[in-house]
Amino acid sequence: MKIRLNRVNLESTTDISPETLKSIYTTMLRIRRFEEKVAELLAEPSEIICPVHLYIGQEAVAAGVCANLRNDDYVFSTHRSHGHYIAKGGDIKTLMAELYGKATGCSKGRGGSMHLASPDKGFPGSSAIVGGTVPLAVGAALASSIKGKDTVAVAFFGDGAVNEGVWYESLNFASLKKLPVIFVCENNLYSTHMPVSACLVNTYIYKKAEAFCMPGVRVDGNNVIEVYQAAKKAIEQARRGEGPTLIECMTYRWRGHVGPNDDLDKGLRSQEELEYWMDRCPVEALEEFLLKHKILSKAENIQIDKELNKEIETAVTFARQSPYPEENELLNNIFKDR
Ligand SMILES: Cc1ncc(C[n+]2csc(CCOP(=O)(O)OP(=O)(O)O)c2C)c(N)n1
Ligand SMILES: [Mg+2]
Repeated sequence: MKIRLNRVNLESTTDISPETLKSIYTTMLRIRRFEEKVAELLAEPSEIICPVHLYIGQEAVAAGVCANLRNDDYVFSTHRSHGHYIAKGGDIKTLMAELYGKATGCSKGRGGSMHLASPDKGFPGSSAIVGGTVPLAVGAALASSIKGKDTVAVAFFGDGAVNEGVWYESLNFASLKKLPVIFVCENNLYSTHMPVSACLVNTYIYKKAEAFCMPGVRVDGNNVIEVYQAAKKAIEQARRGEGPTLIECMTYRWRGHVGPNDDLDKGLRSQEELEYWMDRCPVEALEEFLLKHKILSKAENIQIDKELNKEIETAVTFARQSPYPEENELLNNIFKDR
């Protein structure tokens, strides 16, 4: 058996209830199993053909943050959006159908992997425009504030979004108006194939919060308890009208920028680096913690996995059997009145 030296240590004492921890674990495993299946299907010639950015390795961020949200809170996401959609309660069947470009997909087969939506679950949409959904989250928070509601909005974005001008405008405006928005940066060390250090003069992204007079924290993004606790604090503050927070989650994507492969052949990241982060698997870390503390039994664990695999197989069958949008519907859902 391989000796793992870099494991994530979840041994900090936690007041998170056993039910919540189990639910977070199930969400993380649902994301992992869903994406493993998608990676498998991407390797087939006539299954999923739209570009897919896999989230494997980053599951603790989506699950840890969204476990603190209500159905009526908003989540805005990016091109790497399956994890956020699933963690916010989005339906797996319509997600899979969307990846197949089918009419039953969550965006009617028009969006593909990078343009998911589940408005009923507080997931208005994801977008491929890097940084593009950050101001949308601020807008949702502004609406919430004007209407006197206590809903919050979360903007998930990558380290690459921090190079967009709109990111700075968004943080400034949100802090100026004390809006209920949480900025969650998933710093996975790369933007396509460019390391963070090649494009940011200061790679401590959370420190940029200080310039906007808002709290900024950096957490181990593979330690779901740390992510959960930082998000809980930020969300509670935002709900109380105390304004936004920037949370930087240090994490890593196991697969390449796009597609199912690992991109090691591109010579931009090393096998050692990938292995270091695979040792720090966020799903295994939580699984071990739950088993060790008898929050989860081995039998329950096997059962959860079995049910998830069944759910995902059902989604694949649903997607395969669903029709494509009709040709004469091509211009529907584009203009307001059609
Ligand atoms: C405005 C804009 N510029 C460039 C691109 C091309 N592009 C797509 S994904 C990506 C990298 C994004 O990196 P990051 O924000 O760190 O997210 P990650 O892929 O690491 O999750 C780029 C540059 C784009 N989609 N939109
Ligand atoms: Mg990145």
